Amino acid sequence: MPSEALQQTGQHASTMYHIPVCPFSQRLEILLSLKGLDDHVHFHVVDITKPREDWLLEKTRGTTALPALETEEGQILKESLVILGYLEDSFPELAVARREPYQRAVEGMMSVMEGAFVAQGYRYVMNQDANRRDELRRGMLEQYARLNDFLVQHNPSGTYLFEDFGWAETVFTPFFMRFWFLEYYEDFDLPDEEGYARVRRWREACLAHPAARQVTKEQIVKLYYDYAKGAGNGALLPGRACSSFVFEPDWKSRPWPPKDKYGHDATDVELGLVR
Ligand code: GAZ
Repeated sequence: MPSEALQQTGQHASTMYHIPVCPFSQRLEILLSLKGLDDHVHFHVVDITKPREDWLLEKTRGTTALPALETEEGQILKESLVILGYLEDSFPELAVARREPYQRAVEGMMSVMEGAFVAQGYRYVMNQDANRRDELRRGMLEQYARLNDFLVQHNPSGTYLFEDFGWAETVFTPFFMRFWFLEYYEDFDLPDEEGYARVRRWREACLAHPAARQVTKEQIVKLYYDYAKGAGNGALLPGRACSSFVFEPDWKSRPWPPKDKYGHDATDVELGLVR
């Protein structure tokens, strides 16, 4: 059935298997929102704190990382940046990526910078050795300085990389949002200095954009407590029966976690994870 017909019947053309609040998945939600296609893809929720179901492992051929997209034809695609490209090419009207080859390449160069940026932010939040905090802070600042330099090179007076919130912004914004956990658990913020002014302007515009409202600061800080204590991907910390990523009780009803990640191990009860 063509996708318009599917939409009329209320069915969906394709299915995204995803973990809610996963930054990689948020990239796809942002792209669909920019294209006005929020309802085009059905998001099938997977609980990261539970083992994957066999039928899903069959589709992914045994890998557990999500998101994965099942297309209208039943093909499976993995990797957020690959799926992003597939959706961009499948729905070229309302282009998010630049069409001009040089500009597209500039976006590509900036997108490649996400790997080191993301890795440093997670290394920093997951660190448990208070003696390494300064070194990790400096490493994070170095990453922001690289982005600053890139933006100064390619669009010194603008806000975004090009005129609008586009491809690079879609790739980075979910991580600007996740890095609220650095503000809360590491008291990290960008210094008010010229060397970070351009990336600060970019980050603020990205965070304020209406297409990127899928998560809030409160939600990130509460759900990522376990990351701040060194346990990623829904893993369980010693002495705890529940992950801070559980769906129930809802994060809204839970208290703000203690900020002091180096001094104190909060219990399930303190985190509001058990009633
Ligand atoms: N490269 C893939 C993509 O789609 O771009 C990455 C997808 C991915 O890692 N998804 C995670 C997942 O499904 C959820 S989000 N995990 C469950 C599993 O079984 O693999 C974690 C990190 C990190 C950066 C981000 C995340 C994260 O380190 O948010 O380390 C633990 C996972 C740089």
